[in-house]
This record gives sequence, C-alpha cells and structure tokens, in this order.
Amino acid sequence: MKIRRYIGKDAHEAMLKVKMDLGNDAVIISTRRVRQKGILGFFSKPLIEVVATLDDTSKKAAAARTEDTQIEDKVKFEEESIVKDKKLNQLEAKVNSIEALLQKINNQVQFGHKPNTEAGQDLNTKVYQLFTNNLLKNEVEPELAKKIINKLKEKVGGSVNVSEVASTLYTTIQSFLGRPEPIQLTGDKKPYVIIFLGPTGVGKTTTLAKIAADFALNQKKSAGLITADTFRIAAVEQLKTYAEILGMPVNIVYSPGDISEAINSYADKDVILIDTPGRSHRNKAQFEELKTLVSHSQADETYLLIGATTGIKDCRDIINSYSFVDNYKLLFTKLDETSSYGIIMNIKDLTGKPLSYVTTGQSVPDDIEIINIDKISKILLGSIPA
Ligand SMILES: Nc1nc2c(ncn2[C@@H]2O[C@H](COP(=O)(O)OP(=O)(O)OP(=O)(O)O)[C@@H](O)[C@H]2O)c(=O)[nH]1
Ligand SMILES: [Mg+2]
Repeated sequence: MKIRRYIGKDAHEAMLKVKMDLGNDAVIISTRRVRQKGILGFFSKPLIEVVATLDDTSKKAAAARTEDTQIEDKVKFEEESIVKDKKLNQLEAKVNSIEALLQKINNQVQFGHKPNTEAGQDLNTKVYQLFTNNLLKNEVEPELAKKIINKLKEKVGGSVNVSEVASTLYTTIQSFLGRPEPIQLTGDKKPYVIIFLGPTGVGKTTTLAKIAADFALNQKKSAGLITADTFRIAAVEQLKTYAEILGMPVNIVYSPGDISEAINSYADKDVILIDTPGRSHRNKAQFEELKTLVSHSQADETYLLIGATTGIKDCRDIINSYSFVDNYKLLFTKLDETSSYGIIMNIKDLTGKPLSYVTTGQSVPDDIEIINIDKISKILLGSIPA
C-alpha cells in the first residue's frame, strides 16, 4: 500500500501533486495545515498537507478514526515537527560549515601531530593525496582528478596550510563546473521551444512534466506539449496524463517532418516542451530519425539528460551519439540513486557544456532543482572517509 504525503501552498496545488503522482484514483486520507520546516517556518504562511493513498481500505480506516485520535495525532505531529525543525537546523549548520570540514581534514592529515618544517614536505604530499582520494572516491575519473589536483598545486604552490588548500580546491571545482544555466524565457521569443533528449528510461517524460508543472504553477506561463514518442503507446498516454492534470494541450507527432506544424499550432503559447523517444546509444539507425526531429524543431534550448548512475563507458557513448546536437545543456537525473557525484565532473570535462538541473526522485513536480554547484563542490571536496 502506497501512502504518501504532499505539501502545497494551497489545497489546489497539494491536490495537483497528489494527482500527478498517484493519478485520479488517489484516495485522500487526511488534509491539514502545516508549517514549513526550519525556523523561518514559524513566521511563514501555513501550507496544506494532503495524505493520500491508492488503497481505499485506508480511506475507511481514516474515516473510522475518532476526533480524539486526530487531536492526539495533531499534537504529536506538532511535537515531531519541532524536533524535526531543530534537527534540520543542526544539520544545515553542520553541512554549511566548511570550517568543520576543514577541521576534520586537518585532524586526518596531522594524525594528532603538529606539523614541523621537516615534516612539511611529507604533510604536503598527504594533503594532496587526501584530496585526490576524495575525488576518486566520488568516481571522478583518475585522469581528471590528476588534472584538477595539478591545477590546485599550481595555485597554492608548496603551501601546507590545509585550510588554504581546501578552499582553493573548492573554488577550483566550482569554477570548473561553472554557473548553472536553467531555462530562461527571454520574452523576445514566443513561443520558446525546448527539447529533451536522452537515452531510454533516463527520465525525459517525467522531467518534462516537472518542468511543465513549474511553468504552470509557479511561473504562470502557458505551455504546449509535443511528444514524438509514438513508438510506444504507453509513452503517449504517460504524457497525456500529466498534460490533462496540468490543463495543457499535447500534440502528437508521428513523423519527424511534422514537428514544425505541431510547433506552429502553439503560436499563442509562452513555451513549447518537446518529449522525444528514448534512443539506445547502441542503435545507430534510430538516431537518423531523431536527428531529423531535432533539426526540424529549431529549438531554442536543448537538454541532454544523463542518469547519475550511468557508467563512464556508457557516458562516453551517449555523448558521442548526441554530438550531432550543436548546443545543449546537461541535466542529470536520478541523483537520488547515487552517492558519487564524480559523474558530474566527468561529463562536464567530456563535453564542456553548461549544467542546468538535477532530478532527485520520481515525484512530479517536486523532485527537480537547479543544480547546486556549491553543494556539489563541497561533496567532492570533503567526503572524508571516517
Ligand atoms: N529515482 C528516480 N527515478 C526517476 C527520476 N526521474 C525519473 N525516474 C523514473 O525513471 C523511470 C523512467 O522515467 P521516464 O520519464 O518514463 O523516462 P523516459 O526517458 O521518458 O523513458 P523513455 O521514454 O522510455 O525513453 C520512471 O519510473 C520514473 O519515475 C529520478 O530523478 N529519480
Ligand atoms: Mg518517455
């Protein structure tokens, strides 16, 4: 039985999330007002929480609950929220504190001894070794790790000041990854056409739905969806379901040459999102059709989706297969399924393309965010072995 909790800024948004995730058969177990997590939550407008399931036995169970139990639950929930808020603040402070991280690194490198001049050289080697190991542990390709550490050495010279080395590495990784470039509707170009490409099952349709929902819910923009994935009936249905919930039209393109017509039919929209069929990078023939589709779409932005758990060899093949696209941005999906973020550096190194979003779960529309370069740089710098 799937019981899930959805939060929205009002009942409409919360219900929309329920429908997007569980479909129209969702059964609502409870709704209530809640506060946002974190200290700021106490001063902000309450949000609406909807608990829903697909199993209707839970609906009966919910109806049978007495009012007393509900009040008890509410008190318990408030208490738990306070404890959770406290824990969350502590966690945030911990994560954000690069000082704590540096202390940890210092302790590891010095093994409890203060460095002296004779030991300086030795310590220096250990510092670089430690950072190299951290990159390798995150599955940064050895060649790339070496390149980054060499860059670091150039910048800090023979310094044995661990804090200085760590903060220089942090900025080196940050500038290597570059600034994120999410979708930016320019305003001069309407409709703004965006196409999503990537291997089979990477999350193109789900990600498109998350982005479409953001346009509808947060940016109040009108969007039209196009799917060229007629290969599988289920794929068309999947997009239609999302579109129906969001109140957006879907246009199905049966032949790549028809894409211009589909785009023209959305002349009144702010944005057009195009879903493409999954193509295995091993099947070269399938790519010919995709090439025609991409060139006819004349998209303003192209996103290449790569699953965060993809091995390096497949990553190389995927990038080669999509090299026919001139300009694209990188979007990493399924970041929730890995703890090694090296792939982001590896792909950046292979392509030099800008980073955009990451997706972090199956939930539409919540599990997507603009890639957080600071957070990723910290992880690559400091996942220190215990
Ligand atoms: N864990 C996790 N799963 C995801 C994420 N994004 C998508 N998925 C799941 O991945 C599966 C495939 O997603 P789709 O959106 O259908 O992928 P697609 O690229 O459109 O697939 P094809 O059209 O068949 O090529 C679904 O079960 C999604 O729920 C994510 O960020 N994390
Ligand atoms: Mg799809």
